[in-house]
This record gives sequence, structure tokens and C-alpha cells, in this order.
Amino acid sequence: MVVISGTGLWKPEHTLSNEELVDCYNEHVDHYNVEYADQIASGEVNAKEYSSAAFIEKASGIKSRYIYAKDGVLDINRMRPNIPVRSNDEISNQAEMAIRAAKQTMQQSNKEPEDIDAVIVSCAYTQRSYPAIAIEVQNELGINGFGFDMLVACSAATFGLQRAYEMVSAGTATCVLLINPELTSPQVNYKDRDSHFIFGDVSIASIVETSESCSVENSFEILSTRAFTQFSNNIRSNFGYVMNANDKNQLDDDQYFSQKGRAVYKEVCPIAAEHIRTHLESLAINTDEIQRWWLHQANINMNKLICNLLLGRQPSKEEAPIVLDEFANTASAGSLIAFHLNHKDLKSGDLGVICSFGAGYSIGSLIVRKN
Ligand code: CO8
Repeated sequence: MVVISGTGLWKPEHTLSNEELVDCYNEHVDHYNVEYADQIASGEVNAKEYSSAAFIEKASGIKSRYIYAKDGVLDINRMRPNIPVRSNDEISNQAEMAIRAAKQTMQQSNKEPEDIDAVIVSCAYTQRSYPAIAIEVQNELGINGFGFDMLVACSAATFGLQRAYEMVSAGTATCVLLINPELTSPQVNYKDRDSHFIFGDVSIASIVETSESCSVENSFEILSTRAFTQFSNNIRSNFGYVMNANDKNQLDDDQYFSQKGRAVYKEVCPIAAEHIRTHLESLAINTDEIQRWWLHQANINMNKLICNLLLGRQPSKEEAPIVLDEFANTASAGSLIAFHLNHKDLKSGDLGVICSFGAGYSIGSLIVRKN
């Protein structure tokens, strides 16, 4: 039997409200429209329109987000986070974020470094290609065995949990530390009205191990996992190392995160609902037997639609917790944050679904039972 024996969450100390973001964005709009007044008048350039905190909350459910480095984002002359370069002898920002969440989950799972034999760092971006952030974390924590990074955008956390489950099931590891340090803010275009509000930074970690090695009461057995991908250009992040070979500017608009939000919404919701339905069906479990839905946290309206498709009704806040009002979209971490903050009240035998959906497209689900 393979269990999730603990999770740990680290939140950056800074928050960024919709109002703060919008005030800065709207100031940028005023500057931009003055700077390009002639081109706007001649029709060469479109005038930028104001953003609105009320729109953001209504369209997405997001009220605020955590941010690793706040000052640069609200500096009208910069509008990018300001994260100073660290020397090769210093710990990387992402390893530092990862370790903060890792230490909490190790404490919760009652694990020492020598109990862990694999580290996976799985997220939407790693801040460098190699050495792997996971190996840096492994070294800092004094863990033996092996570590590797994996990138699966929105589904990095669920796909990472699935790889951990398979390794423990196969006996290639007995205790895996999975960490999702989502440092999204460097890839957000804070000058883009459609997407400047979507993302937040956070780090979440979990321990996946055998039931024999598990020494805590509050664990969840992983009953089944399922992954699905289908190529789509509707969510893209083009920034990458080949830019050096084609002379692209990394600050060009098309290098940042971008999406066709409406199309994503329409296409992903039915696929995600069907994915979850057939996954449950494969275990002969009905949707009404599920006590908790820990769903991806990109947009509250997406979760409402998926729940309607699955259940034919709106679940209560307890059944399908929402955390994106506080955290915004944290790439892959959202469903695990929802799990971390909303599972202690479940009783032994209660069933739950952890599910991510988004870029790729990628959908990952785990069906779990409280021990
Ligand atoms: N303020 C005011 N008005 C606005 C704003 C704004 N900020 N933005 C758009 N509007 C206007 C539009 O111009 C439009 O006006 P009009 O009707 O006159 O044309 C109107 O509001 C409606 O616009 P939309 O149709 O675009 O608005 P939606 O209701 O569709 O909401 C959302 C936009 C919130 C983006 C919504 O479409 C959405 O959330 N879709 C799903 C998105 C999603 O789940 N994406 C997955 C993201 S990828 C991911 O989760 C992980 C990727 C890896 C991490 C990357 C880290 C950087």
C-alpha cells in the first residue's frame, strides 16, 4: 500500500492584492497611451484599456496572491519582480522555497533525511536547467539516493505524485519527497491586462511512502492514479534557451505566459470532468461516494462548471474547497494546497479526488482514501 503521509506549505511573506496590481497596471496604461499617442491616433497601435479589480474577482475568483519579490512588480518603470542574482555558492531561490515546504512535510510525516531515498522537484519552471533543483535540495537536506526535476506545467504536482506512487509501488524507492516550488511571477507579463492578475508564488511538498514505513495516523492511501495529455497551443510560455540562437528578446510579449483563456475554459472543463468520471468508474466508485474534491485552482468558474458536470449540482465549500481567492493560480500547486488545508476533518475510509487540469493540456488525478 502506498500513502501520502504528510504535506507542507510555504507562503512568501509578501501579498499582492488585486487593487495594488490594478493601480500599477492602470498607471502603466496612462503612460503607454501618452507615449504612443500619435500611433494610437493614426491607428497603428491600439490604446491600452484599464484593468479592474472587480473584473478580476468576478472572472476568476482571485482576490490576492503571494509574491516572492514584490517591489519590482509595482515599480512602474520595471513591472517585473526584482530577484537579485545569487552566486553559484549560494542556495538557489527555488531550492530555498522547496526546502521551506520540505521541512514542514518531513516534520508532519515524522521523517528524517535518512528515511527518504528520492527527491522529485516538479513544477511549471525551474530556474536553471542543471544541476537539478532536486539534487540541490537533496544535498542541502542530507538525503541519500537520487533526485530529479520534472516540468509538467499545471499538472506538475499530480504527475509528480503519480511518479512517486509508481516508484514506491515498484520498490525503487520507499519514501519519496515531492516538492512543487512554484515561482511563477518571473514569467507573468504584468503589462498584459488579460493575464497580469492570474498567478501567485508558493511552495508545497508532500511525502509519499509505503504504509509499512508510515508512522503517522493522518495518512491517505493512494488507490489509483491517472494521467492524460492532449496537445494545445492555447496556453503557452515560449521563453527558453534557444532564444540565444534566434536573437529573440526575452522581454517580448510573446515570450511570457499567454493564453486564450476563454478557449481553455471551454475545452478543458469537459475533458477534466470526463477524466475524473471515468477514473472513478474504473474503481466502481460513484461521484456521490466522494467526500472531498481537491481540484486545480485556476479559476473558480471552471471548478463550478466541472462540479456541475460531475455532480449535477454545486458542492459546498467543504466538499470542494477553494483556495485561489487567497493564493491565485499557483501553476501546479493549487490542488495540493486545497488538500493540505482541507483534509484533517475527514474520517477513516473517506474518499477524495485530487485533480489538476491546464497547460499542455494536461490532466492528472489521484483517488485517495483516508486511513
Ligand atoms: N480588467 C477588466 N476587463 C478585462 C480584463 C481586466 N484585467 N481582462 C479582460 N477584460 C475584458 C475583456 O477585454 C473582455 O471585454 P469584451 O467583452 O468587451 O471583449 C471581457 O473582459 C471578457 O474577457 P474574457 O472573455 O477574456 O474573460 P473571461 O470571463 O474568459 O475571464 C479568464 C478571463 C479569467 C482568464 C478566464 O478565461 C480563465 O480563467 N480561463 C481559464 C484559464 C486557465 O485555467 N488557464 C490555465 C492557466 S495555465 C496554468 O494554470 C499553469 C500554467 C503554468 C504556469 C505559468 C506561470 C506564469
